[in-house]
Amino acid sequence: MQVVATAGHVDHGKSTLVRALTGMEPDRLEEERRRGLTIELGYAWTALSSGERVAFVDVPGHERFLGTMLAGVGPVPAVMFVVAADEGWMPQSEEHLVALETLGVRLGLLVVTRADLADPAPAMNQARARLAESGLGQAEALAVSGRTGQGLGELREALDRLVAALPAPDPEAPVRLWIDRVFSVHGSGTVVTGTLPAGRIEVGDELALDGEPMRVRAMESLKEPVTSVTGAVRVALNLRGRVAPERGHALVTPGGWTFTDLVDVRLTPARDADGSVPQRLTVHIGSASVGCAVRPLGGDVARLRLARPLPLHLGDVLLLRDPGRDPRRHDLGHATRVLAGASVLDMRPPELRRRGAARERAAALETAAPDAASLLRAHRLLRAEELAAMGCGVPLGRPVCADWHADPAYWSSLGERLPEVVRRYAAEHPLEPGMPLEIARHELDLPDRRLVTALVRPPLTVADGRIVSGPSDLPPPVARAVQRLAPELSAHPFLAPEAVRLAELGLGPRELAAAVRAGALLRIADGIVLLPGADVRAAALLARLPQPFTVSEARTALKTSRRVAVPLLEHLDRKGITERVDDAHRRCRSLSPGQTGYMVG
Ligand SMILES: Nc1nc2c(ncn2[C@@H]2O[C@H](COP(=O)(O)OP(=O)(O)OP(=O)(O)O)[C@@H](O)[C@H]2O)c(=O)[nH]1
Ligand SMILES: [Mg+2]
Repeated sequence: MQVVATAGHVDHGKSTLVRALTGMEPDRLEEERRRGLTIELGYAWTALSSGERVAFVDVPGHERFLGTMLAGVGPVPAVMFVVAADEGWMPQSEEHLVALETLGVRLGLLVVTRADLADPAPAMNQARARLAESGLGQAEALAVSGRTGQGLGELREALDRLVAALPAPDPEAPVRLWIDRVFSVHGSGTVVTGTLPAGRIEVGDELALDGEPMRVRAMESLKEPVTSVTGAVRVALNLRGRVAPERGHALVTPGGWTFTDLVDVRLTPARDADGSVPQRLTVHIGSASVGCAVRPLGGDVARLRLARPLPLHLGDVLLLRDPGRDPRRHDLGHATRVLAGASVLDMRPPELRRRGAARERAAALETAAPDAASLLRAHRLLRAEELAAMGCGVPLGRPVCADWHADPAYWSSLGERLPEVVRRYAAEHPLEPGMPLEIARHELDLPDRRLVTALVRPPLTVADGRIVSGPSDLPPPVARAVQRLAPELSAHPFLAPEAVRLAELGLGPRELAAAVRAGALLRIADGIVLLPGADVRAAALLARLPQPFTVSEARTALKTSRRVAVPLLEHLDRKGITERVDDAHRRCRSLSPGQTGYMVG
């Protein structure tokens, strides 16, 4: 099914045309029939020769009902633009066109009605010229008579071409059903109707209405019971829930939209608008019309505070209208009250407290596109679910950790700051084994400790909830190898890794030299490395031995092999910690004979 709205000046034959196409009565109210005037939205449908069904939302043309017209057109992707042959282009032709253009409706038909009353050519030429300047410039144009039926066959064919050209809406899109009618059905409770532009609704689904859960008890589409619908479709839902539905509110997929009353937007002034944007306006989106205060931030960027929160996505277009302006006081040709379109750039904008903050914000948003990259630039970090609720369900790239997405530039600047922060902490707390993750989280002003962990790169590592500062200036593979070796050497401080183990870790002569240079390892002899400070610990252990001692006694005390003990003792000799007494014995220097308990300062 596809949904098409009507548009056009009062009395130009919209409802008559819908009636002629569908055999159904779009004007249901007694008052409408008595006055020959559409007041409320009307609904009717028909099957085209392709078999595709098309539902019409018939809108009022009278200037007083522009709000209702916008509610009808709001969620609909295409329009049947009606101009009467005998009257031609009129003020609400203009106003409706400006509204459609502002809302971004680009698909439709131009239908010149009442062709039995006058030659349709002049009206058609005039209307085509106006449409050519708008987004509807490609619309096919036809002349018909709703009274005689002339041209209706061609119109049905043109409608078939139109609906075939409409993009197929995404059935997996989050649901946002703007309610356009509410009524009670005796015995089954509250029923609402609306145009579902995309997504799927099934009986039993739980949707949210202003944050309150609402269960779909039953559904009808085109007056027939259904269990599942996908947009675009006209649908009536029988609901159970605690809130009373109203027109202008929306049923949404829970978590699929951001409810907000504060948005930063880019304004696109409507054609023919005089450029002034009053501070108090009415915002239209879907079937909603909501009061709003405008704060220009600079350039074409403004902040809107809405009278009530609306479920929005990035890139949604709000139509701004001046409700107070009386069109009769203007030259009728330019009497549009549609002032601008406002496309949503950010639905969680930062507070603007400092002087100059507004201008900075405008500058930041000047080049912003309604996409995830721009959002992340503004917010730096967002959870996947927040992005989804803002309408960026498929964000760029992978999360930086868990479900967090980060602005790439911000993330790399954090990565650069972290080592500095850790260094400073180490300097201020020399006795602590490292910087607690939680303190680093606080320092970097991050919302989640896991983000800190994700930022830690060699030579930094995380151990026991702290960021441990490893040796600096090491190539990452070497740093990683040293980090793997360190626990083995901590457990057995004098059991230098065998050549096989070093090879396994990728520590060849060059890597070992780099690690030694960086102070990550202590070289005892070629291919024999220990952790820095191992020699001092060895000296302390050897000092406890009866002096002098043999290599064998030293080896036992140090729990190591001759392979390490011999070069280690030679290393200690060189450092002046031990000295030879004779061929078989050494002793610790600077110890008086018999003294033990060599203390290392
Ligand atoms: N002769 C003739 N009269 C028509 C034709 N279409 C509509 N009319 C008449 O024009 C008047 C207005 O028609 P509607 O269909 O109510 O016009 P509308 O555009 O729906 O008006 P609103 O909904 O109030 O904006 C009615 O008296 C119709 O009978 C047509 O093709 N030929
Ligand atoms: Mg009508």
